[in-house]
Amino acid sequence: MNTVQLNDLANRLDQAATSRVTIAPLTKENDLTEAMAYQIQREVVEARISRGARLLGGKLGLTSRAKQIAMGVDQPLYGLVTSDMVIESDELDLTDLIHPRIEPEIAFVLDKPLEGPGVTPADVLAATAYICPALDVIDSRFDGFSFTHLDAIADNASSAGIALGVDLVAPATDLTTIGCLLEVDGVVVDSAAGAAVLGHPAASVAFMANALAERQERLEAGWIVLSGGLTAPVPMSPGRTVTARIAGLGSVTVTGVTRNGKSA
Ligand code: 0L1
Ligand code: MG
Repeated sequence: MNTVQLNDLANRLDQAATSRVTIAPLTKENDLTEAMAYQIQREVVEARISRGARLLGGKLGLTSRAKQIAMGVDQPLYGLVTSDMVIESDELDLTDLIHPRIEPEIAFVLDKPLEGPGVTPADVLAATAYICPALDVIDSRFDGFSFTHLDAIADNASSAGIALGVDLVAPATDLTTIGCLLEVDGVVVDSAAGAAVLGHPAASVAFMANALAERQERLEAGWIVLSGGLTAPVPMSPGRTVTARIAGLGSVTVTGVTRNGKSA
């Protein structure tokens, strides 16, 4: 597949996002390799950057065994986070989203670059200034939230929004046993330990650093990296309030609203 064809597929994904009209998975009619899917992802992100967004970091997806088994894969994937995805208040505007879901994660804020190959979880912890609780809003641009691993890579790991907790904590505690509660409207609906993410959330960040090395790229100092869903995502809708509460890290909460400010 040539550059023009990859660009066309990226445009289709970008238009699906901006028009809120889903499309069929790209792999239905196109033979994609992983390298092609990441190239499409890069062009989708470049489209956001051309509209004024800044590249802020990365995120990991398909990090739990349960999600990998459901997708028939044994690898996670990564996406890129841009400034237009950051939810600045405790309100998540759903107006421009299609069928959003939300999941609790641990975010890493790096103060040193991480360049693979060979990056280990210990390297990640040494390069991390802070960790904080995060909510990852995902919104597939594919019909019915249904796709293959390669489609999800091209669709920038279904990225749509991120909310970060305000308490920034040095990564001193054991992140494998750290507990996470997912609350919907004040009720705990799911829970997990940090090990739910590839055995250790820092292993997830290491995966991205090593995968980027295949493109001669790296995680940069100052980047925020969301390490992957600790629990399954829950659907997000107007009026619904979702909180990620992580032991020792505090919490982050968002409530779904529509642009006129009304919650339903
Ligand atoms: O953040 C995520 O885990 C999303 C990964 C991409 C696939 C999906 O939307 O579940
Ligand atoms: Mg996620």
